[in-house]
Amino acid sequence: MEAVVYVVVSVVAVAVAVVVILLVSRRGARVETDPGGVETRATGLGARLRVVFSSLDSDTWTRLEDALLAADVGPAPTSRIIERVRSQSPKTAQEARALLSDAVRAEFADTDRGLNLWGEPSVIVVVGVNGSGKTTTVAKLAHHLVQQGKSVLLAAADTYRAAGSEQLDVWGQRIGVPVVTGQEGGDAAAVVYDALESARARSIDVVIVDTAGRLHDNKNLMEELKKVHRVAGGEGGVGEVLLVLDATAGQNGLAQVREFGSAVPVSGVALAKMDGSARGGIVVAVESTLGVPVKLVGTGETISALDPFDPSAFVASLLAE
Ligand SMILES: Nc1nc2c(ncn2[C@@H]2O[C@H](COP(=O)(O)OP(=O)(O)OP(=O)(O)O)[C@@H](O)[C@H]2O)c(=O)[nH]1
Ligand SMILES: [Mg+2]
Repeated sequence: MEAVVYVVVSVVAVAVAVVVILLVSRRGARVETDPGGVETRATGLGARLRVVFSSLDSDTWTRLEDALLAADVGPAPTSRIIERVRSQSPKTAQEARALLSDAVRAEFADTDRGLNLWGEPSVIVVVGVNGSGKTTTVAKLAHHLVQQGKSVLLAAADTYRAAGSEQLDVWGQRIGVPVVTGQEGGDAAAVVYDALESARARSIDVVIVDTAGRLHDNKNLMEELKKVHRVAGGEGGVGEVLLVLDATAGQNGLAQVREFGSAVPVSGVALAKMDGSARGGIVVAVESTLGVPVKLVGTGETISALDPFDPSAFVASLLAE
C-alpha cells in the first residue's frame, strides 16, 4: 500500500515539474508581433536602450554602439547612425530615442518595395546559399500571389538533389499550384524552359523559379545560375531576382551573398527566419551593405508566414521596449 502511495506521489510530482518547465520555456520563447508583421524577441535592442540612455554623456555613445552591434546592425550602419544622433546633441533620453529612430529609418531607402511583375508570364528567380530558406519562400510567395488572384506555376530548377524537387512538389500540391520538375542531376535551365512553355500554354500569370543553394565560390554552380537567369528571361527579361537570406546567419551571411549580385542582377531581398533571430538589426545591415531593397520578411515555417517589408513599422518594432 505504502509503495502505491509512493509511486502515485512521484508520478504527480514529475507531472507538475514537466508542466512548470513547459510554462517557463514558453514564456522565455515569447515573441511579439509588430504591425509590419516582423517578429522580434521581447528582450531585443529596445529593452537595452533604457540602459544606453540612462545618462547622456560620452559613455552613452559607446553603450549605443555596443547595443547596435549586438543587434546585428553591422559596423558601417552603426557608425553612421551614432554620428547622426550624436551630432544633434540630444538633451533628454526621449529626444535621443526619437533621433535614433529617425537615424535608423534613414538607413532604409525610400524605394518601391513591390515585386517587379511584368511580362507574360512574369518571372521571379529565387537565389541564395544552401538552406537559407529559398524553397519555403517560393511556396509562401506562391500562396501570397494566389491569394491576390494570380495564377502561379513553380519551376523546380534545383536539380542538384532529388529532395529539392520533391519538397517543392509537396508545397505545390498543398497550395494547389502546378510544379514543373526535371531529372535529378539534369539541366536546371531546361526545367526553366519547360516551365515557361507550360506557363504560356496555360496563360499563367507568374512563374517562380526555385534554384539550388550555392556558394559564390562554386564557379560551376554560379555559371549554371547565370544560364538559368538567361533562359528565365526569355524575350522580355526576368522581372525579379529575389535573394533569400537567412536572418540568423548574421554578418557572415552577408559576406557570403554579396557575390550573387555580380552573377545575376538581384532586385530584392527576402529575409527568411526573422522569427528565429533575436537580433533584428540584420535588416539594416542587409539593405545598406547590399544596396538592394528588402522586400519580404519570412517569420515562420507556415505558408502564410511571409510579409511585405515596411521600414517604418520595422524600426518602431526594433526600438520598442
Ligand atoms: N523559423 C523559420 N524557418 C524557416 C523560415 N524559412 C525557412 N525556414 C526553414 O529553414 C529550413 C530550410 O528551408 P528551405 O526552404 O528548404 O531552404 P533552401 O534555401 O531551399 O535550402 P536548399 O535548397 O537546401 O539550399 C527549413 O527547415 C525551413 O522550414 C522562416 O521564415 N522561419
Ligand atoms: Mg531548396
